[in-house]
Amino acid sequence: MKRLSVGILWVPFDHGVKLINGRPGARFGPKEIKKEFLKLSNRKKYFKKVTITDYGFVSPVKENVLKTHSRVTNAVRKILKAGTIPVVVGGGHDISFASGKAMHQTYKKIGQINIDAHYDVRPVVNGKITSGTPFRRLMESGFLNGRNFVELGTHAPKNLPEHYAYLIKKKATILKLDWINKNGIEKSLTKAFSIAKRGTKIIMFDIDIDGIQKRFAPGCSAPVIDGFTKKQAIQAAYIAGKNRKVGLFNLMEVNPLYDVRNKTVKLGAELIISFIKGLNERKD
Ligand SMILES: [Mn+2]
Repeated sequence: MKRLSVGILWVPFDHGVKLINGRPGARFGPKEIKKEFLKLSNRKKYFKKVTITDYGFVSPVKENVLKTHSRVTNAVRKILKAGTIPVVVGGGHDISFASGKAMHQTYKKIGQINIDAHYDVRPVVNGKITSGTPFRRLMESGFLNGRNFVELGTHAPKNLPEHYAYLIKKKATILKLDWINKNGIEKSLTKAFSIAKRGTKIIMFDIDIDGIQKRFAPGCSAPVIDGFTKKQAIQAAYIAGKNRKVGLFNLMEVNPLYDVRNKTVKLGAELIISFIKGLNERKD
């Protein structure tokens, strides 16, 4: 039995959310999710094949996105070098640029799947690296080829037509929420993986908690009514864990300040557990 190892990295940083005028507070996500995760990780039966290492908290550089990101990139690169699969817990979604950079530096060609209400391909304006920019930055830096980028469940009314056009120009794939609901999670992810893995070595899997319906995930920076159900999100994390090509999981935007009875925080922890459960069932 081949053992797999997971390394959890907590990134308590939400300055990118402030810069986009979102609701700050995701910096408290890591600490709260960790508490719930520790309770749930007693479910040892999921983890027979998986070793979990806690890589601790990245200490952010105050109000400095670039410097904080570079700390995250270095930390993620170290985890990858150890042959370990990072689970990166934010924080604002801008952090996915930092982990994506480490993935590119380590594996060169990467694929990306993102569950999100938003496209997150906003341009950097006046040097402001906001939580709405990570995937555009990854593509513009040459770290991610749009042909291997799949957006899942995007639907927010605030998504701008020019960002849709940008994704199309980059040959990215957008599987909208309606399509996913019609086809189911399993089929949607199979399609997403077939696109993300084409010609790449490894896939980065993201869940922005705002991609999940507000009634299940009220604690986030930019809430949207519709989205994945809790069950769909848990299933998606499990399928991602099970897929041999997935080499990193970013869990972003959980904001405890707006949570209701801690349910978003608990869901965040549950998503990490589901991913690990999937890993545990990976075929060698
Ligand atoms: Mn996002």
